Amino acid sequence: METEARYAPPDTLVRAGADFPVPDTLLVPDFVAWDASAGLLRTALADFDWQQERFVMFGRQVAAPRLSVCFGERGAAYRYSGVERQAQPWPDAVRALAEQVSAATQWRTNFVLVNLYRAGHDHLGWHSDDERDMGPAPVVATVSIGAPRTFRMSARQKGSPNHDVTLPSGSLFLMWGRSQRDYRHCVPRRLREKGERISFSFRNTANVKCPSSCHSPRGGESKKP
Ligand SMILES: O=C(O)CCC(=O)C(=O)O
Repeated sequence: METEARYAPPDTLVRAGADFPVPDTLLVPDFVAWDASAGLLRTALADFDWQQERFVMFGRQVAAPRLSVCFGERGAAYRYSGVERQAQPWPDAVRALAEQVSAATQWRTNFVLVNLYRAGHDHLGWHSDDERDMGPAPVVATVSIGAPRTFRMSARQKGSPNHDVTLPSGSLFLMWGRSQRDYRHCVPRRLREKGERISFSFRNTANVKCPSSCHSPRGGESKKP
């Protein structure tokens, strides 16, 4: 995690990026080729074991307004909103995407939270990815496929303006450094949007309960879920 505190993306990636006014963020529009995105969307919709999480809010159980699934290194887990999510083994297609992200960002990921927004009514509320499992200055690399959706960021100070960016299919949105400590983000409802969007938020969780038998060279398994 110490290395994440000093992380900065390589120049090659910065040169491929588009401007966005939030510090320590980078949008790379054409990170995944069109045909690869289309194939991944088909595989994800058909094969992933999508779950609808339930949270307790103001004493009531509520269903998350989206579906999700987690993959990663064996034993990796991630705790947020009071729920611990265990990684399922990387499916081949997601492992390949994780390797592409790691190579381009020069950063190691061991976990991905995948969100399925079935249409524009599905959304994600304001939050920061600042859980203890992520360390003090986490790197989060999100690959989007399918329908374009707005990603909104705002500084934590009251009254700060919103900064909106559209994440197109095949894009990579990278956050590091102060972007979680100083900003919050969300994916707002877009009721006119009828298409599905899937986001792959790659992370590096320190919460890895790894039995002694589990070490493979890259720390994972090649198996479809
Ligand atoms: O779907 C997205 O682009 C955002 C995902 C996100 O913020 C998260 O998983 O914490």
